[in-house]
Amino acid sequence: MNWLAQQDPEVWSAILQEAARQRDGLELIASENYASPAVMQACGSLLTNKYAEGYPGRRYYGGCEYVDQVEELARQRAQKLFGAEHANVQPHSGSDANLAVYLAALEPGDVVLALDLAHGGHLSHGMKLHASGRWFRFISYGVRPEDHRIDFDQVARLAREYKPRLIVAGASAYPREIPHARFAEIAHQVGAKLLVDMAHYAGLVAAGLHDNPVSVADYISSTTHKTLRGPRGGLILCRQEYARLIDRSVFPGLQGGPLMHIIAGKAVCFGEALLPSFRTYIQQVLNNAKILAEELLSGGLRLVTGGTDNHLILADVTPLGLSGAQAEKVLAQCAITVNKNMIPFDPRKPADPSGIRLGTPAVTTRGMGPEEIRRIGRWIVQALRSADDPERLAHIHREVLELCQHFPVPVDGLSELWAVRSGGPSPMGSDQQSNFHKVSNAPRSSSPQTPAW
Ligand code: DSN
Repeated sequence: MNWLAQQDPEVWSAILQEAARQRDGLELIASENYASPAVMQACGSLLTNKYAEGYPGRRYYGGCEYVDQVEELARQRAQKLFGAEHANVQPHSGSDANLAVYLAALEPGDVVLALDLAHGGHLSHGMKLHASGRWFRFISYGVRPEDHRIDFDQVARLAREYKPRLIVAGASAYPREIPHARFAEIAHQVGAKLLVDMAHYAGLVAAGLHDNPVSVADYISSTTHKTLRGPRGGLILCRQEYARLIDRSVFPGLQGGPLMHIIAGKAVCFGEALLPSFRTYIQQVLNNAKILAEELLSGGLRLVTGGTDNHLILADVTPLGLSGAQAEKVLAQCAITVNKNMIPFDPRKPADPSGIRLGTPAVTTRGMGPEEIRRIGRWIVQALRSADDPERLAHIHREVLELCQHFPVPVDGLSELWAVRSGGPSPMGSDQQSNFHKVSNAPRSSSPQTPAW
């Protein structure tokens, strides 16, 4: 029974159109992914009905015995996944997770060192309109002009000069592995605490394919919906000594009732990331990003740092005579979704910068591998070189659509119903399911708590 379609056709119609967009286009936004059907089912569950302010075993409401089980599963799985002593799974977002750490570690007006937004940092790392930038004194470090790698000499110099109480490592648009120990060493020298915001690369850390900050960071924040491939939400990890402080900062410091349906989705996501197949998936994300980088380079784009060793690429499109905003629009005409992005030392403005950011997590979840990624890379270059040629763009669009038909997206129950009704191929039909499982077919974990996909 499709209650939503019957009761609210307007909302249903928008969801249908979004389902088609997700199915019929190439999602290359580096921070997006496709959550599994099990994650979506948990998030769409009746747990949305429950108030559970507090923490498992210490709630302000009755009837929490089952949501306690859910949150405990999420906490324990997160701790196991990252080797952390304590996990708080309640932050509604990555930005809220960062604010909770600031609330725990800082007093208003304290000095914090973080990566410049224009060099790949994040809004919640002190952007002047964000609460972080209004309540604390953020000083920005950047990347080196010559190779666009983090300028650790500058980090150390600014740390000595400003004596920050907190140093933030982590980025939203940095295509290289972040050496956490170097940050920890500098923080240690000046008596600062270290927050690692691993929102973008948490999945790589979970898979053991990126340096794990747990042993050197005081606090770690993350989202759960990017490379981790879970529901939209936040996460904080810390040592036991900070557990009480962090928990109190999240609730009641910043939030009220936790979103128990989303926490259930996080538990499922962590369970999936504990499976051996998740490592296979992340390895393929990294391989695909390298291949895409090669194609873009050989097509004449300039890449920030010259390439990538994580899931994302930052490309300067101006050598092809376009701005980042123009490139985003041209690619959208071919159903290839990217976002315009500042590049370090960008001479252009944030609203129309020189670059675009691309990532491979979502297309890899669909099962796309080297052959498809090479084709995608070539289409991107062809499209950007044919910005004024609508026929050429329409031709690339048709090729994109044809490719997408062979690589189904994981869907929720409602979209699946729609796909069947529309006469199109069922997203979870047998042949497509085998495509989807190309990246998920490693031996399953023996843990009875982990889902199968
Ligand atoms: N908005 C996210 C991104 O796209 O990187 C960061 O939170």
